[in-house]
Amino acid sequence: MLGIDVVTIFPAMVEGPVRDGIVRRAADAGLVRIGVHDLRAFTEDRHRTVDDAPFGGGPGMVMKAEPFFRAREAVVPAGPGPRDAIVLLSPRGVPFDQPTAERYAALDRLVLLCGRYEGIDERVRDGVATEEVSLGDFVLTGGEVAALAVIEAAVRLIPGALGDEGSAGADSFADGVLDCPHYTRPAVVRGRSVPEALLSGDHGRIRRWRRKEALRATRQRRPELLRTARLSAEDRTLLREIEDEETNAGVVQTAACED
Ligand code: J9Q
Repeated sequence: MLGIDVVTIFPAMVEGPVRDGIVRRAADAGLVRIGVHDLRAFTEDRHRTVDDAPFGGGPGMVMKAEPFFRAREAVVPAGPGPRDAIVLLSPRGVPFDQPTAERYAALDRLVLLCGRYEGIDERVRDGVATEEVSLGDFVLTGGEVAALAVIEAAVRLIPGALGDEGSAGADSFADGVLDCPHYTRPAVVRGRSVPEALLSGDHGRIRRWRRKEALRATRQRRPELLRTARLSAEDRTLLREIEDEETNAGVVQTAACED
């Protein structure tokens, strides 16, 4: 069973969200265990100090190393084995992605260390963390919200965690491209109609339309994903059609447009 331990100066920020939704369901079902640890419990001074001024001077405070070392010793006394990861959430990390979530979901132990934006003593990176990940190029005040995202991404991949809601294999990103557009009733909303292909009842045509629109969205918004996506021969045909449509865009069309 995967055990997740979060080390944070704001335990309440993490405890609320993990006591709800899919993460709680997975924990109740015995598929995962989640522990939240207050970094201040691992300080030794009377004031439970977790930060200090930076060596070399300058503004802001730096999170002290020693409480993180002591937290690691409490949570993983023998040190991390090959099926464990001690992850520092930080904007300096490597990008977190779906393959990383899949790797975490298969671990024995995932320890998430929440730093704060101003900085963390480098010796936590060198001596405690086994890896450092970032959710993306934006600024958070601390790693807590990032840790919650990592927890949700990993837990939902544990077999059985999604229950009746379906399998994770059908998700956007499972094959490395964005999801297709979705529609539900009514067929017209404020003058906006559902694409005709989806109303055709022709399952082959619907499947092809969905795949094409998934590829179109990926090409428009995240073209770099198409370099690593698992693309079939049909996918390449659909992408050529999309490129042809773009070439012809702006040209006056007299023929009817096909799916
Ligand atoms: C800890 N900005 O930002 C994006 N992914 C992680 C982060 C982050 C941050 C500040 C502190 C993590």
